[in-house]
Amino acid sequence: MSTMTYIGLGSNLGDSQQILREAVQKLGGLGQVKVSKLYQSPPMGPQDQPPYHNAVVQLCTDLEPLQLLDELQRFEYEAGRVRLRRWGERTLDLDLLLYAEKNIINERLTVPHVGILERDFVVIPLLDLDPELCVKGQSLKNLELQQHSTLTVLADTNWANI
Ligand code: A4P
Ligand code: MG
Repeated sequence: MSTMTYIGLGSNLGDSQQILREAVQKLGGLGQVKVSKLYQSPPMGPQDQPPYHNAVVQLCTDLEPLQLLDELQRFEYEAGRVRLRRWGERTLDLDLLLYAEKNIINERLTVPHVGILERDFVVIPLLDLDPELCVKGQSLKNLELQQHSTLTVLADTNWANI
């Protein structure tokens, strides 16, 4: 039985659009995927880093949460990710945002992902994929941050050519 999951994608080093496109292709190897629009977003955290490319992928997969995290971390590693500083620049960041309606807390994984409701670069692409989505009992479309979003649309949902 496959599970509906959502993965947050971010990149602000290298050829970000190409890196995210390759990430979507790899995610497609784990199950059926659908992509949000592609956005540019000013950096959250240290301000002396480039803006981010952000998107969200909806993935239906048979993998268990920790197996999925292993795959996401492998894809980050393959994209040449080095961990420099917290909230700092990276070639590829893949966050497991939601795993069906499950709540998971262990030393490797917190789901729903922390800060999910406060980050416009997560909420707005999630709404592209499901305008009715609820997280922690909260309907995303009613969140205030939508009204003062800092995102720019870089491409419609065809950017990943899947
Ligand atoms: N981990 C726990 N839960 C999860 C989860 N749900 N998904 C653990 C993925 N990983 C999860 O992650 C550190 C550890 O979190 C992992 O080993 C995993 O076991 P990391 O990606 O190495 O650390 P990090 O990214 O430096 O820290 P953190 O707190 O995860 O940062 P975020 O939240 O990923 O933020 N600005 C814009 N505009 N757009 C962005 O995408 N991203 C970040 C990173 C900063 N600023 C940004 C953006
Ligand atoms: Mg992360």
